[in-house]
Amino acid sequence: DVDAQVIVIGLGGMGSAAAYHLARRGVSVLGLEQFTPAHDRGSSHGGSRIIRQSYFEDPAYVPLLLRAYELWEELARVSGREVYRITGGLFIGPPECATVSGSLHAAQLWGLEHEVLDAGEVARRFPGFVPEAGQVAVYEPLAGFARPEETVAAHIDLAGREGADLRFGETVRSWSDHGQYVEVVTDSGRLRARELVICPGAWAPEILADLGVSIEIERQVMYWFGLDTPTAADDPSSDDVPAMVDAPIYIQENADIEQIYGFPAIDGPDGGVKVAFFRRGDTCSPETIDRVVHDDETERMRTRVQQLLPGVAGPALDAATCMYSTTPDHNFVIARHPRHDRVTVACGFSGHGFKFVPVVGEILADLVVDGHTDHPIDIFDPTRAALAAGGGDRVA
Ligand code: PYC
Repeated sequence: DVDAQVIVIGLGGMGSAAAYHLARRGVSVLGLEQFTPAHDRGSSHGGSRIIRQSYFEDPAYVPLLLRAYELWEELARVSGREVYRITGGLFIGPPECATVSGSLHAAQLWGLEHEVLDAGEVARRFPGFVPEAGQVAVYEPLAGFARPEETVAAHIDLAGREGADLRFGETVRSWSDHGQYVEVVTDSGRLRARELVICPGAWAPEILADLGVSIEIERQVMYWFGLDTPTAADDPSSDDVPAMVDAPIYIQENADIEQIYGFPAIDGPDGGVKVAFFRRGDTCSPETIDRVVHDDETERMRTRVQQLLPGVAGPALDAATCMYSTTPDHNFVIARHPRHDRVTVACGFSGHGFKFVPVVGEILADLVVDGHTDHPIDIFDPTRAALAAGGGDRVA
């Protein structure tokens, strides 16, 4: 006898989407999450994540992004929540850098709407942005951002409405494959199901130790800075909207191949703007991560962002840490578990996964219900050579 057809371990971005996509197909789902709904202990918090289609990492991701965009629209409509917003996006740097040349390549290959702008045109069209002379930008009008907490909450609500039993504050201690069923031991007891979906985020090295993929957990910091721009509160007679309120998202690479990324003031001028480094975080684990953000880190970020956005000169408003789960080639892992027929895994999102959340939910439901998916997921195979060799070419 089983407790549900499918147990989903982890109800962060990917697991909550899987629970919803399974439940809407009529599958009985039991979801387990060690923290609260839409918590801030893992990798799906911080108010915003970039969405974009001209994918510099690898154009092989574009068909998944096209489907993800359809599902973002559907999720917003069905949930009634602002789970994403289109703002346009600038991918800025020296013309030959991966951020620029890779975005242009993907946009051209897939016929995605885009423009190439020089530094002067960027500054003219997007007040606040002052790229170095010689830098260029690919502008993608359909880029924007997703709201991670709203997204997780939307999938949790909708999965519940479809009959999923989602349990919070229940920690998984172990799971095992018994041939005809799987068993999960939690701090509250033993549960059985026909199938298991594991979406462990930064807990992958512990819970998926026998997957044979080396996943490094990285500490990342998100920073919020105030705008050095008069607001309506400073001058009630002014109708001016500060530049960074109606601005695009951006990723900017410098000559040292260091990427930063950021967002407009998505909650109005008083909320400031969020910026962060992309990758290069310290290795950690969920137990050892330093969740304190130190003043020298904040000042380094401020100096770096002001090279592009000199107006981001207000006070440091907030900062928070989160974790990347990084594979050796920076491609995800999404597959039926190579050693356990009844287990499906999604992990190793390497800091660029959130924009795929709805389509990953759909893929996981395909793999569980149909045993395969029509989505192109060969690059996410956990037995791929790049992972077995413990290295391989990184996507970016
Ligand atoms: O996923 O687009 C992304 C991204 C850019 C920088 C960090 N994540």
